Amino acid sequence: TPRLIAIGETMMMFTPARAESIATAEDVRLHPGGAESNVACHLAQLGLSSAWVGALGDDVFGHRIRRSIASHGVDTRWVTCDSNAPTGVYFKDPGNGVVYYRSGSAASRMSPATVARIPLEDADIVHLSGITPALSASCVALVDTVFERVAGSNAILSFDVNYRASLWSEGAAASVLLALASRADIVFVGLDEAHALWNCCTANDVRTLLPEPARLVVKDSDVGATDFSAGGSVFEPAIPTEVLEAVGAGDAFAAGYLAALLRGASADDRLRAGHERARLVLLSTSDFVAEPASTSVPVGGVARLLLTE
Ligand code: KDG
Repeated sequence: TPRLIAIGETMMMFTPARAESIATAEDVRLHPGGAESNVACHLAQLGLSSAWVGALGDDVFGHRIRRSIASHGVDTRWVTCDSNAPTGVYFKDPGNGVVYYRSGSAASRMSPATVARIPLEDADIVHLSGITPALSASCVALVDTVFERVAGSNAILSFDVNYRASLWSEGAAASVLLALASRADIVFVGLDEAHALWNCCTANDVRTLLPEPARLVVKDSDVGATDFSAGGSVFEPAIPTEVLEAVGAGDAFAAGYLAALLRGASADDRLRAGHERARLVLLSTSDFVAEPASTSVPVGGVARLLLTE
């Protein structure tokens, strides 16, 4: 069983190659776009085994996403291929946010059956986000099942609040996300989200509201992040970065943190690993980082030289 299993929707993401609006960009790239599969891809790149569980349409985007995620070394054996619904699509519009075409997607039809044959209990970490319960009633049931199964096991349930304003209102999301966060073992939340949802103004306010998770990580964008655990709290400042495009940085942070946790790192090292991973994504318009050149890539000597420079 992979050490981390991440569950959630991945869409085909169209993003301008440079930080310019999709309204005028001519050079547009396609990448998998999904908070949870991003975490799985980062984990694999950081040398830890991971699987991504989701549902894709039996279409060109679904096939492309699966191939691309697998090429990062992520286990995709449990991905559902649904021939009755399409893969969701979304566009990044740097400076203006995102545009989704995802209602009725294959992933919105996920349900408890999606994980019925997956040994979630045998993973070290099962990672979910607050995007999934916003997708459909069957996805709410899926999330509930995963929480229940993991609670009865030795696996750690990691939950990134990931409030998405274009999917549901603050009023609808606030109580659902708070209830899920209090059932998790590790919660990642941005202070901006905690403010919008629960009116928290400081990291300590979030801890007061969420005394339950054994570990809570509150991220205050470019200021830094605070780790609350049984041993108290630790703050680690963010790494100053020229931000090109921020979507996906939260996933990278969570992955860096979780990878460090799996390696037994201390709170300040876990936070530093999160910031370092996030920084790489802040420098890119994709949700991911460029793969380092690999000697197994079949390119000629000159090309390899260019790739490794
Ligand atoms: O965290 C980045 C993701 O939010 C994005 O790439 C797509 O999963 C996504 C979503 O639903 O917003």
